[in-house]
Amino acid sequence: MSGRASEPRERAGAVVSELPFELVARGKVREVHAVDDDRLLLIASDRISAYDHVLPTPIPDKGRVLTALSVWWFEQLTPVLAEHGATHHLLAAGPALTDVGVPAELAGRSMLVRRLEMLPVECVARGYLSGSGTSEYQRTGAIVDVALPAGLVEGSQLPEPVFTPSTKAEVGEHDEAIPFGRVVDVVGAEQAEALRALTLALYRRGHEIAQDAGIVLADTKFEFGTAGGTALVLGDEVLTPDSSRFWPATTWSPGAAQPSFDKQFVRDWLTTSGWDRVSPPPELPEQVVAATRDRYVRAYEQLTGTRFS
Ligand code: Q0Z
Repeated sequence: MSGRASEPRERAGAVVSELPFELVARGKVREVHAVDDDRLLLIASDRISAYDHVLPTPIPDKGRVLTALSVWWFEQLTPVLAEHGATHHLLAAGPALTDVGVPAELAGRSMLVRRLEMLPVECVARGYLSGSGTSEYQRTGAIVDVALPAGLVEGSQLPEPVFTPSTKAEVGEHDEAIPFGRVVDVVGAEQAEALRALTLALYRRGHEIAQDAGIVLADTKFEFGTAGGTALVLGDEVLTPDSSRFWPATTWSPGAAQPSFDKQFVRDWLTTSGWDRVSPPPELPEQVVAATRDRYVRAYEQLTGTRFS
């Protein structure tokens, strides 16, 4: 038996209980609903994932913080997008969304966006070696077709940021890094070059802004689409801790796994809890929840220089 007995199947795991819009996609911690033919609503939940599991304990305000951070980044990145003849998909967020029928309690963690034809590639930029990038590098000296110099270790800054695209994996699978040539096959040479140039330009600007705020933006994943024409439109969420690796600049020290800006308390606690990483994960203690909420709020406040409220 899966799902709770009192809960209809379709609602098990739902981000929202009642919304007048059709669900079109559901991720581990977010949902997409269709407002009309041209517009979608992206709703972030307070759920958190760790070690490929969604934890049973929500982090209060996580959805609102990540939504506010994404909205802020879309604004910061608009000049970079314009330099490349591109735009972003954000139409509105926050209290304004009650005008289109979004319940007030959801407005703070929702973005109204232009519905795009999404390109079927994940546009990953890496400025530091980490995670799957490190394993690939140790095996081959490269990340797929991007050669890297000898002597790098987990957490090393790369000589230059690199574009390491990946495919969108099936549910439950990890994204798979692909050579640039596969991007060319899928979207054409011109669009592929544009994706690489724009991804790297956005990463560089994001890294610069984060660095000034004492945060290392190690890597990130962007998703792009088009709407009618050929111009690229930046979609999805941008430069949040769920789509990026954020490390505190104060503790950055290549040679071992870097502590995560947001999830380190959760990972540390799960590691010492006796959980086997296979069974359903345990509830988090309240001090781990509070410390993690604080990290999300600090990331927002440190980056934007404004209070979260
Ligand atoms: C993004 C995703 C999420 C699960 C659809 N502007 C857009 N136009 C068309 N499609 C999308 C967007 Cl953002 C779109 N996703 C990714 C997001 C939950 C999957 F919140 N799916």
